[in-house]
Amino acid sequence: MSKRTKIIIIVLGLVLVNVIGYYFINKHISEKRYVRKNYFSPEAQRDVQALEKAMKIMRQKNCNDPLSWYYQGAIHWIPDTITNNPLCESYHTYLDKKLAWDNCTHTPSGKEKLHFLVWHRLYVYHFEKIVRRLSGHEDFALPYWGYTNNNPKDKILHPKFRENGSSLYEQARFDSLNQGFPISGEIERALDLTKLMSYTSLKMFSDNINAAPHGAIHDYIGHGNDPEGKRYFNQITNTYTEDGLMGWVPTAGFDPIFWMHHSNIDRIWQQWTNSPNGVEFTIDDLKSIPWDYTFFDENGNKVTYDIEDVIRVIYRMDYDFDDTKVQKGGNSDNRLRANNQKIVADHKPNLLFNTNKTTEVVVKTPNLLRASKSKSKVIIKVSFTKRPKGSYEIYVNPGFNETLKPSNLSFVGFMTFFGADHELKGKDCGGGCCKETTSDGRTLMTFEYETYSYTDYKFTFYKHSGLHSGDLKIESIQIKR
Ligand SMILES: [Cu+2]
Repeated sequence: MSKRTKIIIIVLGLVLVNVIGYYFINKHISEKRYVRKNYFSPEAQRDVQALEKAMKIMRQKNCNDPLSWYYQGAIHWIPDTITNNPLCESYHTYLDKKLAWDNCTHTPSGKEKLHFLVWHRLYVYHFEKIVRRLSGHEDFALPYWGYTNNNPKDKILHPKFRENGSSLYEQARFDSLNQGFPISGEIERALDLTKLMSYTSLKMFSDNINAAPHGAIHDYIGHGNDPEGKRYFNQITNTYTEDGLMGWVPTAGFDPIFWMHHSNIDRIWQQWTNSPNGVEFTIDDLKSIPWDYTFFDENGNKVTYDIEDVIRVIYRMDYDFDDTKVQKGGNSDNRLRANNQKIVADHKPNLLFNTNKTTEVVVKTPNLLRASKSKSKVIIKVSFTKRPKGSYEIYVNPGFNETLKPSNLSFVGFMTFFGADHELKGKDCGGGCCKETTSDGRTLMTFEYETYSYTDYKFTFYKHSGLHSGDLKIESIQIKR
């Protein structure tokens, strides 16, 4: 083959790839732009009504129908066994799973966590299209619950979600929210985005938004972080459980508030992407862990994305938020710097959290490394036999008499446990989703943070509400710098 022929073939190949990509985007992402609004704004009320109408229709559909409330909720996750399932006759154990079920990205091993933001963006987007079709509201866009806004009114559950008889109502939620009281107590600390927005690495941002506000809000709606909480009748498990639907991964997708919550998480992610610190996902990031992206369009047809498709669409969605444009960010990640870090301390305190409000651990670097403004990576492994509840805050070297607050420079990050008791049955562990355990069989969970660099690192763990649940233990703290 001549050189010229080769070049022609390569050029034609490139053109073809682009045409296919363009076709894919236009087939699945429309030209029209929609606006996702704060669910309390006057303009959003028509969307809330449309959502209520569509959800009513979806709840009446059989669970075999991909457009049903049940099917859509189960795409996130479904309990492994449900005896005498009153809501879905064809589902009893995980062997009965239907196409695309059990696919969210929350497991303790955490490998697939990298897909958390992207998978949920596409999941919520397909749900939005279904609601648009079923409600007949052509301009429908999914509202968001702006609980992270600095406005007390935004901390309240929208009345349509509290109205018994509304298709958006769910009784298995923290009572005070369903009674119209705002999100309150120490949980408000987990809504502070100062540290989150300061991250300049995608993995750090993704892992940390997953812990808070994402996980913290799931837990709060689910059970109010109350370790000795009441038991709820859980209509999905058909039993009484300690968690409301939102507090447990296999039932979270069935509470209609899930969608408003994830619309807000999607908005915060986009705000970070648009900020000077924001970094875009690359195809290499997403390809490093294989993940299945299968959803359904508004006609009930299966839509499958490979990683190339995913990268093509995630910053070219057909919606914006009322205060945030959905678009590509400008930055590429400074990966080299992060990869150059070396382990400078690997401490194994083997320490059980006690009942005090704070627990302290000192980690010393062996060679008396100097303190500096450069960043250290902190990798904390904890273990437990029963999933702990509530949120923990972690600080490094807070000043004497410093009042601990997540906006302080000593603040390292949040630790929450939504999704910590998960493993995906019947799937290959190579793709993540397996439970990592200690040699004595305790579930192991890994958290990663960034902090300034010191000679010695005195860690303070601060527990919201002060009440510990479960038997949480710090297995190890590793410092890289
Ligand atoms: Cu979630």
